[in-house]
Amino acid sequence: MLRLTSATAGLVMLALAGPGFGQSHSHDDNGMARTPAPDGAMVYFVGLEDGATVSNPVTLHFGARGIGIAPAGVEWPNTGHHHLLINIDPDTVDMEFGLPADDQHIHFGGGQTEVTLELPEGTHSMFLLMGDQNHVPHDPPIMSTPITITVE
Ligand SMILES: [Cu+2]
Repeated sequence: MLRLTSATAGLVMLALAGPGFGQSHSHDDNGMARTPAPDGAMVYFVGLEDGATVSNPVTLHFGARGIGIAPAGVEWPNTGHHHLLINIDPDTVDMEFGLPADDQHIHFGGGQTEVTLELPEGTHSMFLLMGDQNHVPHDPPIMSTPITITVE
C-alpha cells in the first residue's frame, strides 16, 4: 500500500473528484475521441535516475516538454495533466479509455507537477503518463521512460 502524505492527499482527492472523472466506459462502445499528442511532446522525471536508491518520504518532480499542463476537465489545446503509475506494466494500460484512479494510478488533475509519497521499502517501477481533460491518454500516448527506484 502506498500512503500519500497529508499535504498531498487533499490535492489528490480533489483530482479524483474533478470533472470528467468517474465516467464509466464499456469496451463495447467506441470509446471517446482521443486527443492528438502535440508533435514531440514528452514527459519525464526531473532529477531522478533509473536505478536510484532513495529514502522516504520520496518527492517526485514531473517534467513536460512540448505540451502544457492544464487541470482535468478543462479543454485547452495542447495540454494535459500528469498521472503517476506505480508497479504497473505499461503494456497492460488501456490507452483508449480514462485511466483508473487508485494507489497505483495517481492523477494530478489539479495540474500538479510533484508529489511526496511514503513508499514501501523495496524496489518499485514507475512511469508518467499524460492524460487529456477526460483522463484519456493522448494519441500517441505521452509516456515517460519507466524507471525503477529502490526505497530503503
Ligand atoms: Cu487524470
